[in-house]
Amino acid sequence: MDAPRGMADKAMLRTLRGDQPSRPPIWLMRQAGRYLPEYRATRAEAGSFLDLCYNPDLATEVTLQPIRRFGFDAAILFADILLVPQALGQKLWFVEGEGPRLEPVESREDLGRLKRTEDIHETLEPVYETVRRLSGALPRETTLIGFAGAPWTVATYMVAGRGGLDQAPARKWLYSESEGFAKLIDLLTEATIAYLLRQIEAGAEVVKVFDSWAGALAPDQFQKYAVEPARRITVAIKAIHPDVPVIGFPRGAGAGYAGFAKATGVDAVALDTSVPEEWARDALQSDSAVQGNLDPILLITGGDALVRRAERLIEILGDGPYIFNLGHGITPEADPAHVETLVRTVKG
Ligand code: 1CP
Repeated sequence: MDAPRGMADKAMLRTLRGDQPSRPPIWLMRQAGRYLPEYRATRAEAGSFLDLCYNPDLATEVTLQPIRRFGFDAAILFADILLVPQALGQKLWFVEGEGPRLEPVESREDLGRLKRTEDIHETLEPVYETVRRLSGALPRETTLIGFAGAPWTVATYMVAGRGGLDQAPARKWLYSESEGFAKLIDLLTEATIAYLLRQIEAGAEVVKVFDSWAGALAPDQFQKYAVEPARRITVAIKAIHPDVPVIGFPRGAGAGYAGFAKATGVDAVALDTSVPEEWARDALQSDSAVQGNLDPILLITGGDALVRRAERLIEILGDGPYIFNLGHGITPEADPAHVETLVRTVKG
């Protein structure tokens, strides 16, 4: 089979297809963000975070900033997981210094007021335009990652109307009226598939599904609301684009990481900070590539501890398919000089 154009030069794609480049590819979750002065400048120019997400010029610019500065092996589309509920008609706004707010969706009646999957693209068209521009603007060795939130994680925000510590509002709904809640998950699964397919058509080479709150689900609920939607999304994407790798991130899944790649068909699992690297090597790496899982706090503190931890991860995971990354998103307090040190360590 012929390799798709450019693939041979892309360490990230090669790793996701089971090949092994001479060193692990590296990119970082939330690599475009407030720890970079150039991001803060572009965001100020945009006016607000949402204006930045829907402005293809500026969203392209902030996606490229960390690539220019650090030479990461992958760029991730600049957008947010909450654009999908907004495209479904839910009111969304960001409170400065606090985070997202949405008008809560709490009942089947509220669900009835949302738009249909085929209507989301009107709102999301500027995001697809950003992907098209990135596809033409990235260095040839850099892989373009598209993404969406997983249905469960997006639902936790839709139901609570904000971020939270325990995702209790969504968990209450799933126990008290599971049929209604399952309808919300179904709708989000369909919308996520449609959204990711459009990103791929616009030029995304890999897609990642962020289930940041998977760890809040009890085991039976994890199967139903994290594993099953991830499987449906992966199957639907591969039915049309069999060569596009999918990365799953069931953050906090604990024992649920075992068998996740097999059950869902994802090509890689992103590990949160708590997953032991020896266990990941022995229990996960024969099923799929793994990505992760440096503690993002080390990019605030730096020093020997950062370099030693990065070397340890490469030593244990680097003999199998491995993508270097953090265990969760980079923080606004991260020091760009420490990111520079990390990239040098991984590439060296
Ligand atoms: O003030 C700012 O500039 C906004 C901060 C910010 C940024 C930079 C938000 C608000 N979203 C983003 C971009 C973003 N979000 C990206 C693309 C950029 C990149 O990775 O370089 C991605 C992939 C996301 C994904 C995202 N958004 C997740 C999943 C990943 C994760 O970190 O767990 C989640 C949970 C969100 C919701 C969200 N958006 C923004 C915030 C502050 C939050 C978390 C809110 C909360 O739970 O309290």
